[in-house]
Formats: sequence, C-alpha cells, structure tokens
Amino acid sequence: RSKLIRNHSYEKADVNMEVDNDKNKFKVLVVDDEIVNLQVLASQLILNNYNVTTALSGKKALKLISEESFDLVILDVMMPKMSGYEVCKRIREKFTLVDLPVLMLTANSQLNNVCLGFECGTNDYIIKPFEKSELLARIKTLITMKNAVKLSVIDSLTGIFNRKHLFELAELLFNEHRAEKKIMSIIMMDIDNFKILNDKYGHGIGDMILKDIVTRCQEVLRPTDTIGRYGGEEFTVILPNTEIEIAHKIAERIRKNVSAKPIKIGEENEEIVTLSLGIGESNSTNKSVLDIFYEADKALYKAKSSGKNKVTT
Ligand code: GH3
Ligand code: MG
Ligand code: MG
Ligand code: MG
Repeated sequence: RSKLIRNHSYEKADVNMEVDNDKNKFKVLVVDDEIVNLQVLASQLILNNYNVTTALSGKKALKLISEESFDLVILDVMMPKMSGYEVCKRIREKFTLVDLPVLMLTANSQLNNVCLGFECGTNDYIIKPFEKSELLARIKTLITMKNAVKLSVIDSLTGIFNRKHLFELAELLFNEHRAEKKIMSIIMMDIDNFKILNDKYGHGIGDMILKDIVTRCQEVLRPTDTIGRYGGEEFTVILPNTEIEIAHKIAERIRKNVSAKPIKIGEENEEIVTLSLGIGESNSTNKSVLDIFYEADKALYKAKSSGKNKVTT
C-alpha cells in the first residue's frame, strides 16, 4: 500500500507553529484503563505545555478521534474489552503513521509483543514504568516528524496540498483507476483578472483573497475530492471515480459558490471574484496522468478565451 497522504484534513494552525497560544498547543490523547495512570500522564504532559485529552477505554478513544483532531495518541496496551493493539489497528484504518502517530505503553512483561504493536501500526513504544524524560523525548520526536512531513506536502498560504504532492497523488490514483477500469476527472481553475486585484489592493490582500477562494471551493467539494494549489492563483481538484459529466456539475458548483457573493476586503471594500475552469477525464487514450492535466489545461484556456467565469470541457 502506498504511504502517500490522501486526505487533506490539515489545518493551517499546524503549519503556522510560531504562535504560542492555547489553540496552537499540540493535542495529545492519552488512553489508559487506570485512572491513576491517566492522572500521572496527563499532569506531566500539561506541565510540558501539551493540550491533553483522556480516555478510559478504547471505545471512548476511537469516538474522540472521530470527532476531533489530535497530534498524537498515547495508548495503553493492556485494557479490558478492547486492547491497545485492537485500538491501534482501528486507528490505522483511517489515519496513516503521519496523520496520527501512536505511542504504545507496554508493560515489561509484554515486551515480546512489541513486534505485534508495530504490526498493528504503532509508531513507537515505551515500557512501563517509564522514565519521564524518555517519554517526553519520544513524544517530541513523533510530533516533530509528523509536522516535517506535513510541511513537505502542504502549501503554507492556503493549507491545501502543494503542487508536488498534488501530482504524486494524481499519479497514484491514475494507476489505481486504470487497474480497476474506473474513470477519474481533474478540474483546473485560474482566477479571472487576478492581476487587477493585486494591483488595486496589494499582494497581502491578494493572498487573503486566495485563501477565501480556497475555502469557497472546499465548501462545495465532496469528501473524496482533493483540492491542491497548482501554482500562484491556479488550483486543481482531483475527483476520483468521477466521469466528466459529474465533474462538470461540481465545477459549476465551485464557479457559482465563488462568484455568487462578493469577497469582503477590510471594512470598506468588497469584490466579486470569478474563476475559469477546465475539465479533463481519464480515458483509453491517456498515456499518463499528465495527459489529463493537459486536457484540463486546454479546456481552461478555452474558458478564458471565450469570456471567462465559465466551465469548459
Ligand atoms: P486571467 O483572467 O487571464 O487569468 O488574468 P490574470 O490577471 O489572473 O492573469 P494571470 O493568471 O496571468 O496572472 C496571475 C497573477 O496572480 C499574477 C501574479 O502576480 C498573481 N499571483 C500569483 N501568485 C500569487 C500569490 O501567491 N499571491 C498573490 N497575491 N498574487 C499572486
Ligand atoms: Mg491497562
Ligand atoms: Mg494564472
Ligand atoms: Mg488568472
């Protein structure tokens, strides 16, 4: 299985780490069936500036994970009903090692089960009773690694996938679709007359408009669609398992959601911003995923040259 990151649930707060308020503390979920263990772990983590949530069972932990986003899970192995191994396996059905690292707490007597822990998808383990300094060092390394990987795939301005990762993901999906004889589509879009906005309000406001437009696109995308930043003010949406007619409908939804109401610029101003969109679809003549990008790009050019603010195939 590929280790590529497929979802785009990254929050900008994760990328802008320099701000030191409570919202930007790293969130750690501690799971242990013994309340005393939870208290000891939680107090040590809080002292070291982590935002801590606790769960007394695997079931509760999985529920919390499905509702909020965490930077790390510290997971006791020996728990009644659902063991740490089982919890970890369930976590890995939804999150990669990078999306949500897990640190298992193993009792000395279970040391020969350490390999089982890794098979179930833990990133690391620590032996109970643990040294506080070792625990803190391991936590720090796991979170640092997770964020380093994120920074290499995420566009820091908009919080969506960058161009490099967009291509890697598209290529992976292209090969999967071809093997399974399924169809995928790609939407390329470019903001209309963006230079005028930049010249009128400056680059900083231009950046803010870019972020607003990404949000408006995300509002109408399905959970399986992925948006990325192709270049300056050009964006791409990858639509798995989607034929061109449906892709056209989604592109129209994006176009309307962006142009329907003006974007606020400070207290005084607002501007209607529009997009031109082109669509490409995988078919029997595609030699590579680049052919779909090329087709979408050609369609985008048609939209631009026939009046802008439209979707073309
Ligand atoms: P068209 O309708 O033909 O697309 O016209 P346009 O003015 O949008 O032209 P074009 O796409 O060629 O120009 C894009 C402009 O977007 C030029 C560049 O200064 C600006 N731009 C690119 N990246 C960024 C960015 O990250 N921030 C800001 N503020 N502006 C950017
Ligand atoms: Mg236990
Ligand atoms: Mg452009
Ligand atoms: Mg443009």
